[in-house]
Amino acid sequence: MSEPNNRDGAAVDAVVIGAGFSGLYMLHRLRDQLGLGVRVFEAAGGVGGVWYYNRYPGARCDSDGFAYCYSFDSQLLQDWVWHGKYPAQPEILSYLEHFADRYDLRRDITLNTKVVSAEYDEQAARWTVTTDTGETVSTRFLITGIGHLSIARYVPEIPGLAEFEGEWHHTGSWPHEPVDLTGKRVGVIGTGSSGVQCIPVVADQAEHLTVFQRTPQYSIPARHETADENFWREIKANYDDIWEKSRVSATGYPWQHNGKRAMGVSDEERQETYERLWRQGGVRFANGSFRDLVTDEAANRTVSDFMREKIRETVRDPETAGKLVPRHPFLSRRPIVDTHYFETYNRDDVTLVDVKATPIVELTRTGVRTEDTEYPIDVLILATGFDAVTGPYFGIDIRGRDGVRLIDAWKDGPSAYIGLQTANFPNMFTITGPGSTLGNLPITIETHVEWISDCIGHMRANDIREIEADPDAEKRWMAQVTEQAEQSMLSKADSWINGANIPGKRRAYVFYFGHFGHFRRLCFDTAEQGYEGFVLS
Ligand code: N01
Repeated sequence: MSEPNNRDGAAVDAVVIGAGFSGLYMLHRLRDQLGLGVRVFEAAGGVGGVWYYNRYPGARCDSDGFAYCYSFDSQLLQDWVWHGKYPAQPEILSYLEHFADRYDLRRDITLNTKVVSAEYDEQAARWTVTTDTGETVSTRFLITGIGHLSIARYVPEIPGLAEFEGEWHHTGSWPHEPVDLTGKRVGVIGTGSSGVQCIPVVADQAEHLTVFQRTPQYSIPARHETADENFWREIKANYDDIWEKSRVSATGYPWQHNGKRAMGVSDEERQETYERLWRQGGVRFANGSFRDLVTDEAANRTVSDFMREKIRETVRDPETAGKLVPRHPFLSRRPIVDTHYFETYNRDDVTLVDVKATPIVELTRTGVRTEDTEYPIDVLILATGFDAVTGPYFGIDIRGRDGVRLIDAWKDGPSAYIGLQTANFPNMFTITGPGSTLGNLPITIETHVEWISDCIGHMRANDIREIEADPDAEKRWMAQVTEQAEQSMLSKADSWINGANIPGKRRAYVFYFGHFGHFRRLCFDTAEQGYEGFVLS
């Protein structure tokens, strides 16, 4: 028997936190396929998750749009028309809004409501969920669809920020009203994916743009022009094949590396391979060439050098180009895809400041002061990233068996068995939680959502009261996650992926950087083998 969908704060079968890609599909599966009573709580004023908040100028997807979507609804794949290779934020948001309407999801989503705590009652085998609007809901299953970044924006402690008299905005919580940058002196701090996306667009609008860069980045040109009418016809005609390939691929996209080692081919073949993929543009450059770029230092050096040379070729002023050339290996941070990023530094109205050489000292009332110069700024954009993974989770007071707090259970680093469950938190599922893959996210989300709804269906059919991760399986899995990352380029740079972007945060690897197809198979194999790695009671 399922609980009715009760609006008076009584009992439901499942509470889902978040109404982004994860929460929307989770609601559809649990309510429309299993017939459960479900409540979704969303802190934002609309559905869309990360695509609701990240509306800074230039925000767009940097996975290929045709594969950055749900795969399960073949009619939706035919109906929906993407306008471009890497859709802009408003288009992805309207896709998710359309999805919510298509499946009539909104009636079970409570917006503008943040879950503040969730506590497990062992006697009753139920969670009590409390929101910031004072509502209390009892639920059997607690499912987090809060993503890795969501609302945990990171604002560095720069002296003087409170006294700064200009406007300032973080890219991750950009205002809904247009921010007029015309005729303004704008500063951008940060050159990760968000900074690299917004810098060219801001440069077009501002009177003058000053970019404060701490670490230079590699970036791959998007080449939007390569997605023409023929391209889209082919995509629509071949979607079955696209998903079949994506589900067994290394990173969740419908292509593979070429099976060769970079040092196993001639210099000419290697160069030709990089040039060809560079002309096609996009993330395929990173994961569609040689198989060992992320694991072998010599192989990686060839691609890193290729990209460094591209920066020097693009940026006309050699001194500026020198500041923009990264020293860390390509793929030791999440790859970035851009639209005319490096070309922007050829403009006379754009200044690049290397804040490693001359650190920011403070914000004055009217600008940014580094160790040697004060830059007058009217609008400051903080593209400074997120307190990833733990930020969204620790923003909720989650208490499992014996009142153990998630914040304590994860004190040595966040952990979950195959990204799905943590020991001592029974009947709590974490969609793309720690230990999950970080390739093409919608397909990883689908894998987890389908696993969770199958699991809940199995529990109902077999009268199983509780499920949680086996602590040994969880420990072994996170050790494998760490080992995999340590043997790869990912150990060679600091970033949000290993927690090193937040001062004082414990460094930990929280994503599985093995093969996506193997990970997906493992998830479904554990289920087929009676939920091996989980404890059922
Ligand atoms: O954040 P980041 P992001 N002084 O952490 C700098 C996803 N995403 O928002 O490199 C000066 O990557 C920091 O410098 P450094 C995607 O997964 C997806 O850009 O640490 N600078 C860095 O340059 C991405 O990886 C899309 O030395 C400071 C920047 O701020 C993730 O979000 C689009 C500083 C932060 O870069 C995060 O990207 C956009 C300080 N005190 C984002 N503190 C898609 O298209 C920080 N920095 C899907």
